[in-house]
Amino acid sequence: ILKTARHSGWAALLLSSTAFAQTVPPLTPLPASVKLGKGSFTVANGTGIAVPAGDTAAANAAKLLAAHVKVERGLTLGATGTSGAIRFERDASVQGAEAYRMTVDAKGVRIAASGDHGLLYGAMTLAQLLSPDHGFGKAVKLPALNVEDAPRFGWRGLMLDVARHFQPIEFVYGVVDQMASVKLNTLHLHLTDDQGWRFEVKRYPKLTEIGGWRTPPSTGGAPAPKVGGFYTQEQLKALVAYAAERGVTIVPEIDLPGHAQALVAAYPELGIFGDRPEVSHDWGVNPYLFNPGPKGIAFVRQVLDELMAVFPGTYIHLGGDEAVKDQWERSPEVQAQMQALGIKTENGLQSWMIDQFGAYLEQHGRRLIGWDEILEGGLPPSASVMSWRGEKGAVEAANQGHDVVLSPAPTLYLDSLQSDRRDEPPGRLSIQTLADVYKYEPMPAGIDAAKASHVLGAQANAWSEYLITPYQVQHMLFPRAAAVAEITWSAKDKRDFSSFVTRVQPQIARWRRSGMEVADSAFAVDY
Ligand code: TNX
Repeated sequence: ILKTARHSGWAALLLSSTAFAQTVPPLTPLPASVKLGKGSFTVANGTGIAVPAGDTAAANAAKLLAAHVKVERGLTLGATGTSGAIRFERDASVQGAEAYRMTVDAKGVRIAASGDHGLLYGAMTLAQLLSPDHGFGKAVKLPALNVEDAPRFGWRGLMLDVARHFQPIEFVYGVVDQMASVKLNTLHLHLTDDQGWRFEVKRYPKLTEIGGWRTPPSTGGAPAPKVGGFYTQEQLKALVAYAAERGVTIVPEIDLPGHAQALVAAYPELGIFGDRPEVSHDWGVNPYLFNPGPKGIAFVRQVLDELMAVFPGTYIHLGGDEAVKDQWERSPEVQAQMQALGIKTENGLQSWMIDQFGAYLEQHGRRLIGWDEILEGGLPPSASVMSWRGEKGAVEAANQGHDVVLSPAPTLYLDSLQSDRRDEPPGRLSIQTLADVYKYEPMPAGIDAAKASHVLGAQANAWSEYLITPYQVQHMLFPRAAAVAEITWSAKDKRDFSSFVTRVQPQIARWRRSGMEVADSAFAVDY
């Protein structure tokens, strides 16, 4: 059925038919409550926006509304001032930092919130209503309605792996824009891996000079040119500020002690045995580990100092995944360190290391999050857990009183294909359809009711071994990112996949107009 589902002129449908009660406006994520009223209001070129005097967050929400509507609908809204038919208001009775109320009646549109992000999300809801997939450049007749809305979870995320295949910073800006448009608020950047180190560290320039570049296998004749790149701190600070205006917090990841080959290539003295590998040019689990001796601990603290100065968000991700401990087992130096610390297993040493950094981050008012392997040597009190090997790690950690984020493979792994179509761009062979992502429930069974608040939310991860170009990453992200948004924002008992599809399809045109590639193939599956 969904192959043919098409949404044409939802506003006309709402205004003219008797199907009012059944027809939900094409909003995704689905708001907590949408009630239709009587009458309508037409938004046209020149419709003005009013914000409270001196309210910079409201002015920002107004600016973003106008920007989205311009690009995605072709309408130029009027100036922002103290009067206008679209009004942003502060209202303390709308409770919750991200909550908002939007009312459309014959006089205009009112967006009310107590928090800055509530105003922003009201603006994004209105932008979606104003960008149906027909009539570009034309006025939009909005039916009278009342929307009351607030999110279910506080961590609504995507992860971009810019380590395996580096992406230009402009690409990340575009992702932030469209994350905000579906109320996703956390962008996790996987900044380091065996194949590349992407974060400029002023104290350790070789991390990017050497670690930021790799030589692909030669195809014969001359060696292939190096590929890679990195972000300067200045670029990242600008990105962080841009994302903050859009309610998006960036969580940077430095992956340790495994997935550290680019680091060891740049500074062999921070590895084991002084090995000097190349920056890796193939995928999988590599043997080169970071050395957690005193030099290494001091090094990471200095990297964290620079990282914290660029990324002001609470969470810093320190990896911890897939560190096969062979090098630690064979290193007399590491074994001596373990003995001196009274630590019996290599996993125990990893936990000790994580705790060193977790405590350091805590001293600076931050929190450490790591992949679920960090549970294996005993979870340090300072750590939160991102569960990728299913949900087991999340259940265990939450029940121990730690905060957790769900990003289980393969369901929330967006490097998986989304259909079996032959023209699907490359990815991992597993198929995770739009429906698979949508049907994922972020609150795992097995978490004690009293610990449920430790589930911060969920995120989907776009690992990029097979995603080379921005086009390919975007194709994997959209429309599945909208499903991630809905499972983390909307109430569980309101979720309905076929309703979601009718609401998400009208978004495709506006995403495309904003320059975002979207996978049509997501809709070419028989659900
Ligand atoms: C496992 S998920 C990894 C990544 C890979 C991913 C997909 C995780 C924490 N580690 O290094 O990119 O599988 O192949």
